[in-house]
Amino acid sequence: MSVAKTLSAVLLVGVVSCVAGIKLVLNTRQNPILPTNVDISSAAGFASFKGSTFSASRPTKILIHGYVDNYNSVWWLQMTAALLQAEDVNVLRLDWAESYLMGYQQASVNIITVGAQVANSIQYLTSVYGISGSKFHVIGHSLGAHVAGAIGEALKNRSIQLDRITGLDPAGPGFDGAPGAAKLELTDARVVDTIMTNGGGLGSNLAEGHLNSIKGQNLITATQCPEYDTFQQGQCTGQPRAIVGYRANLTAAGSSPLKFYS
Ligand SMILES: [Ca+2]
Repeated sequence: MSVAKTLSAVLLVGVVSCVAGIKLVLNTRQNPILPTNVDISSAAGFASFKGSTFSASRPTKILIHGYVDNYNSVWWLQMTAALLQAEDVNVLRLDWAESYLMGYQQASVNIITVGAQVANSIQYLTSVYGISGSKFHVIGHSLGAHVAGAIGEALKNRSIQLDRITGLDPAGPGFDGAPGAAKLELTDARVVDTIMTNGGGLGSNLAEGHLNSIKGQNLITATQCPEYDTFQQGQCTGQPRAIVGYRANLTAAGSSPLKFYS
């Protein structure tokens, strides 16, 4: 069975299981190097937030690695350091490596359960610390972008809306064609922005966020255009240009996907 069909079947029967051994690791400016581990396999693990440097007064970034990557990869450590330097935030990295040991197809299905477990953690923080969903920005790479979508999906069923999801090359195989509930889409957060540089390869070909920067050579600004061919032919000269990436102009987000090329 294809990944898309398996995902549809999983959505139909519902997800009740739990993926063991997954955790969030917390860094803040008070502990930028050594993280605090929060086991999110069960509700009991959430107690680790108490006594940690987590602060309800700061915005929270949640970083999610992709398939066969891991939360301790150099680039995630660099991103954590860069975020802490730029802003006084709580940075949580998700370690969900346990859930892809069975291969890509199983991992693609597990994202729904993993997303629900992270959603439980966020719901805990909203209820115990009184934090609004608007304080959370989830950044996911590849399969991790769809985990982010699954988090948003689970939360919107509990009337909690994430402020922002950034998808870095959301995974394509198995997801282009899958139902929206099983993948990252623009209803998963107030604003969903994507950076897509590997469409047709391991990345998605479909622009399914509010703001989608596609095939970009320039990671700072890009031009709004309906398709890449049209952009290459110069037919979008004069169209709105937007800052893309971390400092994207989120007010440009509308009710349907916008594509930006550079
Ligand atoms: Ca979704």
